[in-house]
Amino acid sequence: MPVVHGVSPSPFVRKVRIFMAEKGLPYELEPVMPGNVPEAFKKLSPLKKVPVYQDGEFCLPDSSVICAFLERAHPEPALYPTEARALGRALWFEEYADTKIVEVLTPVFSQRFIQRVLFKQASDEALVEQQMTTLVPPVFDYLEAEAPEDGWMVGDEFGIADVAFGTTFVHLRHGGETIDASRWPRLAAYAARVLARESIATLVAEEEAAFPAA
Ligand SMILES: N[C@@H](CCC(=O)N[C@@H](CS)C(=O)NCC(=O)O)C(=O)O
Repeated sequence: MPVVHGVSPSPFVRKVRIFMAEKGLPYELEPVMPGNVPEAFKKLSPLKKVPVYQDGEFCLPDSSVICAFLERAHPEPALYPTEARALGRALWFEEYADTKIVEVLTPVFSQRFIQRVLFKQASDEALVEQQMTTLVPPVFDYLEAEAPEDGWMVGDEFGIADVAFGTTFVHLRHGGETIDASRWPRLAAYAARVLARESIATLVAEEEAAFPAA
């Protein structure tokens, strides 16, 4: 059976897990904590990052690469649009989620989840407050303008953009924050729909059971 190396609180590991759940693909999760990876892991992941997908001798790092590979290897259900512009938008949203959203939310996640839940230490609330009032709002403003009134981010079907956004919404939730629906109503409603998706809700329940809030 294929193996996914990594731990789920990583947004990129969770992204691959959501994607595989949507496709109904079985795998084993091999826990590898990012940061201080074992020597042997460096052969699988030259950048020393999780996730890594392994199927026998075949190994692929990077969530975006893994998802694109899995789409080709297991086309049904399709999670990427086929029409060129829709595909372009979906790939852009995936990139934006992986880079900008993860970047602005990670300090919040690190303080509230890594510091407080995992290490049982006090979180730097001033840092969280600063992040949530300065760097996060412009990102939410952009997403509010792009979020669909109903349904999914690109086209009619749940897809890679929703997978990539979904894992960042869980990242925010682990950071103990929500999207203010009075300021960003479309985004808040979209995030709620995404978080209610079975593939995501199941992982959230698993993660919250494994790492109870402090
Ligand atoms: N672009 C990569 C990013 C992966 C990534 O940054 N993973 C983090 C964990 S969330 C990691 O392994 N960090 C360890 C390090 O940078 O040394 C992907 O999409 O998989």
